[in-house]
Amino acid sequence: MDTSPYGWWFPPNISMHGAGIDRIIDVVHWFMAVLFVGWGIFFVYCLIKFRARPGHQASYQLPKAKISKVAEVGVLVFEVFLLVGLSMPVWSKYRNDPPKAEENPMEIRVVAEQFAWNFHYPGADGKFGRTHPRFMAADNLIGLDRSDPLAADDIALNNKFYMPKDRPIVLRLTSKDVIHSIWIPVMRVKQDVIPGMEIPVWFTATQTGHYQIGCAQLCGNNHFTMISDLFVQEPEEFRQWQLEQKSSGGEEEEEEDA
Ligand SMILES: [Cu+2]
Repeated sequence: MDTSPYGWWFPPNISMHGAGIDRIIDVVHWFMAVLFVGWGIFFVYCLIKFRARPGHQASYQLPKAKISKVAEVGVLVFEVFLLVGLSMPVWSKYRNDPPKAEENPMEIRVVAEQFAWNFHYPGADGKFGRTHPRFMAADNLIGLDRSDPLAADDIALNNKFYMPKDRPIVLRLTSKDVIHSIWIPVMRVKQDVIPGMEIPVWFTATQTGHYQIGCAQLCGNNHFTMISDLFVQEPEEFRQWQLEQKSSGGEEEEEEDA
């Protein structure tokens, strides 16, 4: 039986950049827990200390307590640290520079639709065949132009994504219809997918396994079914898989003999 990598806590992080994001989430949650418990104790203290009782009158003057100023400035300083010291460095490190050519990134186009993820691999020549919406059909979900020689070895997958570990992956995201959002929890990746735009997102896997890709943007009635399998493989295994792929984009897909 397949043991699920998902439990009650975070899914495992199998991306190169994910540890920084997880650290920020941890820090924010601990900070919120301290604030929540601290305020709770303060409220209970006030309820008892300032309860209505004979011989005591409410005061409508602001107390000249220094502690509240210190607390407010403390929270402000911490929030600036959170933003400038933690979030911005992690985010800019991850998002400013796409993988360099010498890192040998692999580019894959992602075409989202209600309610599926289509993946377009360039095939052995490393070049994408031309696509256009007018070629879209039930057997050509990415709208590949089959008269284009570059399209002959292209691979198109529906709701299945195969990738090697230890190699930067660049997804080029677009959508046929409405706004979707590609969500790969184990990669700590979530990016809106907008029709009419091509948005890149990149990540590198550090572990193999079978995981899930979901849609994080409510995109219609069957949004919840917009789930794709993610297979992270050893580089050698992935090469083997690539070789076994018959071009599914360039030509009519043939039925395998049973
Ligand atoms: Cu969606």
